[in-house]
This record gives sequence, structure tokens and C-alpha cells, in this order.
Amino acid sequence: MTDPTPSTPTQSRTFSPTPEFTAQANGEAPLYDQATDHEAFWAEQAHRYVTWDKDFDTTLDWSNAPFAKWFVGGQLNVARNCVDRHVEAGNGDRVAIHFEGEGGDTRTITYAELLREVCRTANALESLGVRKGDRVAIYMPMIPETVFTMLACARIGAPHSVVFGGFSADALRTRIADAQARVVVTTDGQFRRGKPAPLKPAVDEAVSGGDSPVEKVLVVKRTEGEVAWDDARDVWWHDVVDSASDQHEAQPHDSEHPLFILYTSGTTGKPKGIFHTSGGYLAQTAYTNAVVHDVHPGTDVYWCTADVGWVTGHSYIVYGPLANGATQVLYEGTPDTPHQGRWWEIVQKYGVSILYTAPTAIRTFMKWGEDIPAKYDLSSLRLLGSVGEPINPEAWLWYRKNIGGDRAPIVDTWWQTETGAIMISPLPGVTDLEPGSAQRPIPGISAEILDDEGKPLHDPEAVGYLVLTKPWPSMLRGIWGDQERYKETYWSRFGDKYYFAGDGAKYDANGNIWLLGRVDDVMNVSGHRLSTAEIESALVSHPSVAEAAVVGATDETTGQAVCAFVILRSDARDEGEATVQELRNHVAKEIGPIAKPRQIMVVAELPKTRSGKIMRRLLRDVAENREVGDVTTLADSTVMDLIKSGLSSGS
Ligand code: 6R9
Repeated sequence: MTDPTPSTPTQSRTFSPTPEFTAQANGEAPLYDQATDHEAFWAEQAHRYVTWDKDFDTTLDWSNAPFAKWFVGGQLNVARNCVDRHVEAGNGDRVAIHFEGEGGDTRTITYAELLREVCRTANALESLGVRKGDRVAIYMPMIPETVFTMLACARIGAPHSVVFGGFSADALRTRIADAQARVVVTTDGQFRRGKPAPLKPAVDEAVSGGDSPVEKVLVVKRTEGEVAWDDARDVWWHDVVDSASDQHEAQPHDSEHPLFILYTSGTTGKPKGIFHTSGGYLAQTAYTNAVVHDVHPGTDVYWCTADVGWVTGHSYIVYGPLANGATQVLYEGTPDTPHQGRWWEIVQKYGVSILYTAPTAIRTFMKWGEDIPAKYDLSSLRLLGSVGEPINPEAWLWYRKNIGGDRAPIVDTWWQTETGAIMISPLPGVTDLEPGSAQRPIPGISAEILDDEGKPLHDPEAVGYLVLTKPWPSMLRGIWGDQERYKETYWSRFGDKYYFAGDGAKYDANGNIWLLGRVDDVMNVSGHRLSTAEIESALVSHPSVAEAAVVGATDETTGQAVCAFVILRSDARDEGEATVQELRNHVAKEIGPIAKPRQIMVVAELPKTRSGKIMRRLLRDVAENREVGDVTTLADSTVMDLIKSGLSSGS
């Protein structure tokens, strides 16, 4: 196995923009200077990228920090910005979505058609009782109806809560309860690796039991699989949406009206409902999609490979690109179904010019070999993007050479569910690109790297904590139902002037920022955020488990992998591999298959400090097969020997 730690390049090699790219780029160097007047800059972007029904009178109200209000007094309808205005501007015939199903079924949706579908969906949701302010849970695969539903919710002003289709019934249930969703939209099933996989049974389980706030479940027929049906609660999409009127009068909503809630893992077991509002979120997603992805509506074919269940899908499949009137690909399936060249076949088929994906995918393609993309015509690609975790320079260079034809610039974009939109990234056509670094805050964003005491670090290679020093339009407005936790999580580590991102970072000698991964108990597995605490509580909910500790160990392909150490209850039988399998499946059931530990080690003890804190650092050493580090703060320093000898004897 090669050394999996992301290596710092021994010599820094940079890639300057070509004059041709610069000449046509949306992003321009003067933006950095213009952004020195923070509020004036953002007011200008909000006017350029958003159509307001009523103009705002105050750009930023930060008087009740850290609770921000952007574009105060302004009114808009997010869905009309994403759909109607393009049709009104005469672009109704432009393709909004090239849908590619996993099985090869396709659908081309123009903006005019998108408008009709969104209106029908909005009318249908209203007929099911959804009103402005109600929450709607969306538990769906990557199909056009998912986009219609999100936009229909935005149109009505009913915040959506999209729950990734890979999450379990239990995870869905807690998210529904937290947001008190009245309606769930789902499908009978989804296609995954060539086979239909049911989805509705998880919804049935999640809303069962009498205490659910859910009144209606709207079901798209996708796989034609058998489904259980509750006549009082369940409604087929084709019965109510297809027959609904394709005209829908949309009301303007306040700039600060909640647009969506999206749950993400934090450092405790309880997922946080990050909520975003309308005007600022739309302005920044559209602006960044224009200047960072360099989308040129009408000519580009853009493809973001994320799932809409994550923030990347919200901001860079639905809101940003559609606000800009872009043409994009929406793909339902996995990269290797039916073969490992599927993505490149799609790029060739639709002439994709901008591809936005994650390092874990790139590293998987590296493993499969460069012969696979080489079989396809990828010459349409003119810009590549990366998001979700640090991209190691090797993967960056492979991506540039084998996918970007040694020609397309790569934008490594750092941001979070909480930030709503891209924050740190090169500007293509402006920045000299440095593989492995997200480089610098985009115009309008300010960041610092602080040491433990909160002092700014500027020395090259000095490692500290990334903070954001000014409010930004697409920032989270809080944690749904728990504003104390919002203040404590993000605005207390370094005082209330700094947003603490939870990521380690450093500058290099060129003044470029390198993101170094999470500094808290959050893991990043294939670009998905998972909390150690959440998986630990899933493990201890199994009757055989007394205690559990989870760490993220470096993994060559997925960035990090979940490794768990468990102590079995004295009355539980250790049946070796069978026990391990049962526990892995238990985690999948409790949280979802993405949280399944790669490895579970049954141990007799866990390393703890005198105050009882599990020393995950030492467990990480074991999981990564390293010499175990300093054990002097352990309550019992022999524990690590016990763990290691237990493991080597195969228990
Ligand atoms: C958009 C998204 C956020 C966390 C973030 C950081 C990591 C995202 C990154 C990156 C290095 C990048 N992260 N992009 N690390 N370089 N370009 O992924 O949101 O799921 O909330 O994850 O992902 O650790 O704090 P989210």
C-alpha cells in the first residue's frame, strides 16, 4: 500500500490561467479590491444575481450578532428566480436539466417545462395542506421530481428538509420530528447498481407509531415495486401532481424567510438542523456558481455529481445553477453502473463543459486506472471543481491530466453546510492554481487562521484553526430549534467575533491556505460528514455492547474510514466475525449504510484520561497501524498494551 497521508508537494508547481480562459471568465481580479467595501460589494452581487420583488433597504443587520439578517426589507421568490424569470426573458426553450437515469432512461427538461412542473407540484402540495412556513421532508433519489419538489416548496415558502436517501428509517424519523414536517415526499424506490431498491418502507417505518407529525406522504412511482399503502395518508404523485394546474401564482417572501433545513453531523450524537434563509443564500450561491464555476448559461453544460441530499446538491444543483439559468446534467446512479466509464460516457454524450465532484470519486477513478477515461472524448470539459474534503496534490494532478486534458483549470472549493456556499477557492481565469490548496477566500469573504489562544497565524506552515471574520450572505441563520447550540458551536471557541469552522488550516510560503481536515470529533468519509458520537451511540444501543469508541482512520480512497472499538457486555458472547458483522449492520440500520464501520475491534478496555475522556488519538494510532503515541495522560497506561495484544491474538 502506498503512503495514504496527503503529501505536501516537494516543489510547488503552479498553473497560470491561459489568456483564452481569462478573456471569457466571469470572475475578474478587480473583484478582490471591490470587496474591501464589504456591504457595498454584497449589495451589488445581490442586485446582479437576484431579481427582487421589493428592493432591500439595509444590506446587513448584524446588531444582534451572531444572528445575521441580510438584505433586510427585500422580498423575492426563490423559485421564480430559478425558473420563471428565465422563461420571461425568452429562454424557455433552453434545457434546464438533462436527466440520465441509472438504467439509461433519459428526460430533457427545458426551463418552460420546469416552470410547468414546479407549478403543478406547488399546487399539489397546497392541495395536501402545505402552507407558507410548514416544513416538508424530502426523502428521494436523484430524479427530476426531487428538484421540482424543492422548488415548489421554495415557491410556497414552505422550508424543505431533504434527508439523504441513504439514511435509515430511524434517522429519517428523528429529522421529521425535529422539523415537525407535515408532509413527506418520497418514491416507491430507487435504482442502485442496476437493481431497484425500495425507499417507501423506510418512510412507512419513520412515520409509524401514532406520534408522527406527518399527515400526508406523496409518492413518486419510480421503480414500480410493490408498496404498502395507507389510503388515509399516502398519495400517488401521478394522481395529484400530473392533474394539477400548471399555473401557480407565487408570492414574494421576505429576504430572511427560511428556505430550508439540512441536518448535518456535529460533535454530539444529535444531528444539527442547519437552516438557511432566502435572499442572502440565493445571492451567494448564484454569485459563486458564476465566478467560481464560471458558468455561462446558454453555452455551458454543467454537471455537479453530488446528491441533492447534501448541501452541495442544494447549492450547486438546485439553487445556484438554476438561478443563473444554467443547463445541467442530473444523474441518478453510481459511477460504475453498468461499467466504470459511465461518468465519462455521460460527459461525452452531453458535452459536459464544467464538472464539479469530490476527491473521493477522483481517487476511486485513479484506482480504476487512466485507461478508462482515456476511452472517451472529454474535450468538452473546460473547468473542473472539487469539494467535500482536502484534495491531495497527487489526485489533483491526476484529475487535471486525465480528465481535464492538462488544460482545464481546477477549482478546489472549501465550504460547509453551514456556510451555504463556496468560501475559499481560486477564481478560474484569475488565480495561479496550486494543487492541494483551496488558496484564498473568494472576494467578499474574510478568513484567518488562529492559534490556540486566538492569535492570528501568518507564518508559513504554522498550523491553526480556520475562522471566518465577517458575516456572509449565505451563512446559516442558526440551528433549528436550538439557537444556544448555534452560539456555542460556532461563535464561542474564539469569542463572538469569529465563526469557528471546525477545520485545521495553515498558510504555505505563497500565502495560500491549506485545509487540513476537522479538528473536532467529526469524520469525513467519502466527503460525508459523520460524527463519532453518533456512531458510538448507535453501537451502544445494541444489546451486546457496553462501550464504544469511534475514530476516523486515514483511508486511501475515502479520505477517512470509520473504525470502531467496542467492549462487549459481560453477558454477551463474542462470536468473532459474526458479532462484528452484526454490529456493522446494526449501525447501518440505526444511521445508514454510509456510517457502517470499515472495521470493528472488540477490546477489553478503552484508553481514557483520568477525567474519563476517551483518548481517540491513541485509538487512531492503532487503527492506522502506527506506533502508539504518548500515553502519559492515561488513567491506566497499560491499557494500550492490553488492546494491542488482544488484537494481535485475534480476539
Ligand atoms: C460542502 C461540504 C464540510 C466539511 C468542512 C471540511 C470539509 C469541504 C473542502 C473540505 C478541504 C475542501 N471540506 N470542502 N476540506 N478542502 N475543498 O462538503 O459541506 O458536508 O458540511 O462538509 O468538509 O472539513 O468543514 P459539509
